[in-house]
Amino acid sequence: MPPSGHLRFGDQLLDLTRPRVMGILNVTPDSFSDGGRFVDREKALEHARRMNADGADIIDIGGESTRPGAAPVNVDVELERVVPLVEALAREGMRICVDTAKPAVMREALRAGAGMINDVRALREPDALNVVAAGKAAVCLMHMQGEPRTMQAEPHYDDVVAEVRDFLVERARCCEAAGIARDRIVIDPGFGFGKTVAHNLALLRSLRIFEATGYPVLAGLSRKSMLGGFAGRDVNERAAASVAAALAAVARGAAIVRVHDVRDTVDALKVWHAIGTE
Ligand code: 7PJ
Repeated sequence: MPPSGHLRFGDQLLDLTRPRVMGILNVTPDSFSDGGRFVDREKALEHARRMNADGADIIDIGGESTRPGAAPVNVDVELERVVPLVEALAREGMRICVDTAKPAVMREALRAGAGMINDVRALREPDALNVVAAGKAAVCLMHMQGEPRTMQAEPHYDDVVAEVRDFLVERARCCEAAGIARDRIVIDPGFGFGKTVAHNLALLRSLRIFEATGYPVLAGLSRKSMLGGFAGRDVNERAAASVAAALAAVARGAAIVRVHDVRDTVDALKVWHAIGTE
């Protein structure tokens, strides 16, 4: 079944007949480690406005690091980091997504104006499904093998593409059974989440198989360690590598790319669009 061509994002319809860019706004202490809370918040707002001006279609706000080895964050800390930003940025007219696995954070984020929830646990926490089903927001269901603290230790699959796809389709069906309309659901193979470089490459090369499920596909490859390995670059020097990866994902049917380097990605997609596909 082909994707429906749009995503229901709160009360809006987001046209997905052209690829969309989701800009990453991390509000974890390791990304904004200097200064007090107010300074952090102002910096985060500025960064979001910059990405919006650069052409981001969605701003993805995350208050809990899910990087390999990261420790979990207390719910009150996450709420305090995320909710005021959602409120402020939604009021400014940006489309806001919140990257969280916690139902309490989802609930408050939706109340504050978020139009999408991005969950690396694919709504598997108790009550997460109900919280999203009760609202109108879109949801991104991501695949992860294991837990962030240990997931890169020994990832194993017999058939990574089939297993990840089957997991995502099963989660999407659960969402639909709970009352989340099909056109509110996005799937994501979860590059780097319990995956070796070989697994990531197999998933990227087979992205069309995910597109063929009928759910729009989101790809998050930006600045990830695999790209650092290929390009021989530290994490803050991976913009070009990330743009190449984003284009490779779009060429294989990704509807949304989740990126740090919004301006470069948007430029690359404009060129891509101008050239056209056969
Ligand atoms: C992803 C994410 C991803 C989705 C992170 C990082 C690690 N959410 N959150 N997909 N990655 N949906 O950005 O390097 O790939 S956090």
